[in-house]
Amino acid sequence: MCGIVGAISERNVVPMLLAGLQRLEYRGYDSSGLALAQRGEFSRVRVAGRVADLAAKAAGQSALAGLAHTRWATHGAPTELNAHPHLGGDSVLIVHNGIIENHAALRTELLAQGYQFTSETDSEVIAHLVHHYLERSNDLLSAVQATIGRLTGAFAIGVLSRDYPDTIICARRGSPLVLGLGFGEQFFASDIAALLPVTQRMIYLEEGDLAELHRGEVRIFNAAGEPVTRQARTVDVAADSADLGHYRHYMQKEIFEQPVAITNTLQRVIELGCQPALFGPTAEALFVAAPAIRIVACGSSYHAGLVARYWIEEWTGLPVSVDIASEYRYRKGREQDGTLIVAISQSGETADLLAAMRSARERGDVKVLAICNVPHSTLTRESDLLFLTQAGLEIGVASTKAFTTQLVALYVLAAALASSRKTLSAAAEREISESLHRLPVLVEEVLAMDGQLEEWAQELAHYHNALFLGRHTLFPIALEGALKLKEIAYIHAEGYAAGELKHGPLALVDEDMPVIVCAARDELLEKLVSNMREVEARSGKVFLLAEPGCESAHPGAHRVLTLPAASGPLAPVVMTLPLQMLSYHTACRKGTDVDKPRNLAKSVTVE
Ligand code: HGA
Repeated sequence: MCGIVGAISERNVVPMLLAGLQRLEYRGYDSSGLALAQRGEFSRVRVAGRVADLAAKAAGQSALAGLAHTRWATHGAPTELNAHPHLGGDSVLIVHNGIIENHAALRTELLAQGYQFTSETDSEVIAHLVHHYLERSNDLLSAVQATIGRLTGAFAIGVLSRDYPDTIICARRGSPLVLGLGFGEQFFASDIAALLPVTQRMIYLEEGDLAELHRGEVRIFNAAGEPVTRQARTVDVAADSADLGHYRHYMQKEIFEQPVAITNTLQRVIELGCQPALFGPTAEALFVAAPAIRIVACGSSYHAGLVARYWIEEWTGLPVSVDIASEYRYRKGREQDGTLIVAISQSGETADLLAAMRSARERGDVKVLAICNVPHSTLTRESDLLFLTQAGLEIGVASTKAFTTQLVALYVLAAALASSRKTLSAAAEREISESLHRLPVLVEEVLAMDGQLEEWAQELAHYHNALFLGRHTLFPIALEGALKLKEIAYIHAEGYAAGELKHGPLALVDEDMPVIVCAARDELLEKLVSNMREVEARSGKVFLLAEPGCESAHPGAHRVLTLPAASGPLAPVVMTLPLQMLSYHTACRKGTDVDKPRNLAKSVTVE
């Protein structure tokens, strides 16, 4: 999703702003822009295109303070006129992430005052409002405070004024912002990745915070306008972890990083076993008391939640419901006190997920357990219990290592719940814990099958539709496989519980319908075999991904890939890999923009 970078320094900030935007490019965007101020000069540069185009257009420019923006359009087409920064009156430039929900009423009000609008965006009202209040107060800080008091919706903003060249202001409500502290220079951005080349000293702004940046200092005010101190942290992330190395795409690199990502995620689990303490000091008591589990998530994280339902129900007997965050947040209904809300998000900044978590807290005396890949993100700061996955920076828009490490975290959660509630025998607990030790090796072995999946992809790339089938924990993996193919290869795909086939989708099956089937060696195998026969009887082509021991499933399958080993309850983690590789190679074959699929963004910080 779109990104913001701001800088004020005694040196030229243009190269830093452009480098910062480049590091945010992975999030997906459609246009970009710069606001620049230097000794009375005040300008903006915008393009309906990439950061490289912006850099070319800004060549030779220099500034001691500036704002930079990549836009992922929500209101108005991705044109140069709609690109940020937006101009307020003749002296204010702003950049905005998020959505201003009352923009229409504000626009009417500002038009009546004589302001002229040059874009279709919701964001432009912010620029004119700041200008309007500045005319009255002659104080940039209070003008921005008055402006944000008028806004409803979600925002992270940066503000620059021609008449205040020694100040930049940023503020957040509902969208993330982080300050970067330097010596004689200060920065802010929507994501730490943008600031890592210039500083590792960061302050994560809290909900409703506003910060005034001067070269020598930053001042922070809370939502009530009171000056506050926020803790500065040194962020321990290597600035070069975004390097592609010898890989062709970030998605490919991230697929192959999964053994390491899983090993890192399991590090404390291997030391301690699947203990509740992994989730926080109060976890054990909360796990014992929980009457029910509600999982909320979006996209791939939602699929991880669907898998976890099987594990938690089976090992603990607790009732588990799994909700799409954007639906849950608008549903009515109460939560039973003590319910454990499991909120899953790679970035910890997903707008719908944060809203769902806050809504859950209003429905009952619930506790929130976050599963997240980004330390200090809004989700981690607002949760009661936390498990941080250690996937590392994920740049490809289509989630790969973040998804499999979420699955691992949820597996550990299910086992820790069972351990606290004493619902499994000691031997069963031990078996579940020990199965995790073999996981990185199993994953490594599946990665070695990349070449065979590349062959499958050559065939799959010719189709316009595909079905993915699975049962039990592999049903959500079928959903995830279909999502990957849609996202990056632009092939219409549907995931189904195999037993649902005859309730509708079988009508679509003919020789033009590839059906990718995920088969585990479990007690439902024979049922799945019958579903495959139903497909083959209608000339559908079965592409079978099978654990060894699923021999009865083979006859009639168009293509078969047997995985190196059966992985028991961890089958959903292992089965995800061939599906990722299949989508990846199909997308390469079709020549799509694998890492930045059209219309999509990485961290979805707008509703
Ligand atoms: N609503 C604004 C900003 C969009 C945004 O935050 N995208 O991620 C616009 O449409 O310009």
